[in-house]
Amino acid sequence: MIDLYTAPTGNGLRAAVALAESGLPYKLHKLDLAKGEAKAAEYMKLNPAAVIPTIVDPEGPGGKKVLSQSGAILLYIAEKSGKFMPKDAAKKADALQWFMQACSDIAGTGSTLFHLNTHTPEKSPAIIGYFETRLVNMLKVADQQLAGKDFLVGELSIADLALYPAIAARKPMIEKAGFANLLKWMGTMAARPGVAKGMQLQS
Ligand SMILES: N[C@@H](CCC(=O)N[C@@H](CS)C(=O)NCC(=O)O)C(=O)O
Repeated sequence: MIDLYTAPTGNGLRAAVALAESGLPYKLHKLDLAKGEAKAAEYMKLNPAAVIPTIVDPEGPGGKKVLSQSGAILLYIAEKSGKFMPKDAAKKADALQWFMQACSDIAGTGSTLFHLNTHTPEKSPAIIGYFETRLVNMLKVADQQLAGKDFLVGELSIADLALYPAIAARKPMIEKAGFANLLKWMGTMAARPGVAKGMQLQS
């Protein structure tokens, strides 16, 4: 049974959604970031960076495995479950490309924007505008990639599981930009029982 320590942020939801979709048995431990629970000494023994998510797999390779970084957790879950990684080498390379874009560029830009809009006292329209344009441009290429496809590389992969939680809260921005393929894909993802179960962390 894998223990998942997480919270309802894009990165935290990514691990929860992937575990729920995988069918692997897991136990959820929801941390309250506002109360500083990620900075508690006991949790920092698992994750010295004091961030979520973290998994602890008592039956990992070579014994107990403690792992952080939502992207690394997704790759671990994909390997352990034998799911979400295309068998075809070209599709696998593409899935890794979209997976990296979601975990690095999109998650990083999205969380920077969230911070600028909600926590930063001085609001700079130029800085906020820069990150908004950057995010919209990344969403545009994802929208183009999804034309005529149900999933980013044609089958459910780590790319979709990495992207969906990062942009689920960005529906107004996506609607305003008119990214119809992305909106359709978001509906497909939201309707999956595993995705819905993982996203329940928000409630
Ligand atoms: N790149 C890391 C980012 C981890 C991260 O920054 N997590 C944030 C929430 S999204 C966190 O735990 N912040 C600590 C806090 O707010 O106390 C990942 O994908 O796991």
